[in-house]
Amino acid sequence: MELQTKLESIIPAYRERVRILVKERGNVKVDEVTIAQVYGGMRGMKSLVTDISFVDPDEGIRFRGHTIPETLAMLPKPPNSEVPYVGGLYYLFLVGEVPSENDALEVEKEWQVRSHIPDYVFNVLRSMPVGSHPMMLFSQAILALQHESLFAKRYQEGMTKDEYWIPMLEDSLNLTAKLPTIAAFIYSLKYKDGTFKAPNPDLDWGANFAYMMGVDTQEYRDLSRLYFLLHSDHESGNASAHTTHLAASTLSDIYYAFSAGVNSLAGPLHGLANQECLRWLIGVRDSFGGIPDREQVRQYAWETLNKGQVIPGYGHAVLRKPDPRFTAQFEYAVKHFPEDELFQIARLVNEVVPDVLLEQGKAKNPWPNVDAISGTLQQHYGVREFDFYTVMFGVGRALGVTSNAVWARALGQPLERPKSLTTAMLEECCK
Ligand code: CMX
Repeated sequence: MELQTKLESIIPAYRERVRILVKERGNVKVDEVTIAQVYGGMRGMKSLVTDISFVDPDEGIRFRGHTIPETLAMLPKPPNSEVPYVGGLYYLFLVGEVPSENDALEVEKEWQVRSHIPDYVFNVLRSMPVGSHPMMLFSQAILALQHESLFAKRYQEGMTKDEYWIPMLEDSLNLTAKLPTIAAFIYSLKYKDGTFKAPNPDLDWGANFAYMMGVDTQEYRDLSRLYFLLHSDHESGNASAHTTHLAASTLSDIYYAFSAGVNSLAGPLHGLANQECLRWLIGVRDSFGGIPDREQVRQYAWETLNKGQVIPGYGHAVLRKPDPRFTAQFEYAVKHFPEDELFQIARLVNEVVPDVLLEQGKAKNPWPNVDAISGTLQQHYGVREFDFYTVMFGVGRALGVTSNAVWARALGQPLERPKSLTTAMLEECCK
């Protein structure tokens, strides 16, 4: 596999770089930790490392040093498409170099040959109670696939630590190859006739999702690629990435680890905000019988806050400006369907809600995040079942967390185990 050969040529020098850093500069202080941080969800505490992406509070995410607009412009694109191959992004994440078209197609090919899903996975999903949340089904399917883990098998057989990353790469490619099909099957099982549609070997990973969802237009293929690219990675401290990393740090395989990460993504303060957001926008529309005026949006936003609820899609633990992932999706909607009713409401909400949050004075960041608009785009193309949206977030998020898991194994990152204190000990620190 060319991807493996490429990584084999990079990893030794990287290991040496980290070894020297830790050995010779291991005592250098990176940060200081305050009581507010210890009690405050570890916000801003610098205690993780990844070279795959970095979130600047004012600028947003950079993938391997490239902003979202740069990434979208520089990665190779399928013919007649305005959005790149997702395989190119995976190459960028894993290798750290901008891929050629061949590099991107190499990853797409790997995904295609690994996309087969064993029947037992579908049977597990079929046996779940009607009414199960799609995120539970998604997590179940990933966990069921653990049976296929090469890492777990080779670990039992006895491999050296230096080799860990190789079956981790195999498992990561095998898992990511299957996720669009699993997601589309869950959609069919939950909301359509429950039939399984196999991926089309002539289509790339992102376009195949559109095909299997039964929304096979050029625009929805592009939107699917865009959605997965934008949701792929957001450095390592976000809950889904961190959960995946923590679980994998015990040397559990990527199926166990990513299933755990998906369970974190299923919370309303994280990935589930995308379904909550569309629900909220529909609430605005239904309350006012269509597109409201600014004052009505303001009033609706205040009602939400006064009930002690958050306004989904706004605020962020790290960002302090509008999320460039929001902007990329917003621009897609402006280009393709500016007249869509819910998009017009989302646009109005984006003009009104930041001021409301500023007026309330609690949220440190009043601006829209990635979830504020993603559902609006999906519903335009007919994917209206909003409790499915977080599954799509999960398909995208797998790209970042599996790439990180491969590198964590390559660099021999250890079991994660921070230290806890008691409240009395913290009080003692203040004396
Ligand atoms: N609406 C209302 N209140 C909000 C708010 C929002 N959108 N965003 C933050 N606040 C409130 C917080 O609830 C908190 O209130 P309390 O002091 O009463 O607990 C206060 O403002 C300070 O919070 P913060 O430091 O600005 O934000 P956090 O880092 O604690 O939380 C986040 C970040 C994203 C959970 C929060 O902004 C939020 O709940 N937003 C709405 C849900 C959402 O969109 N989540 C998706 C984020 C992106 C993702 O991970 O997918």
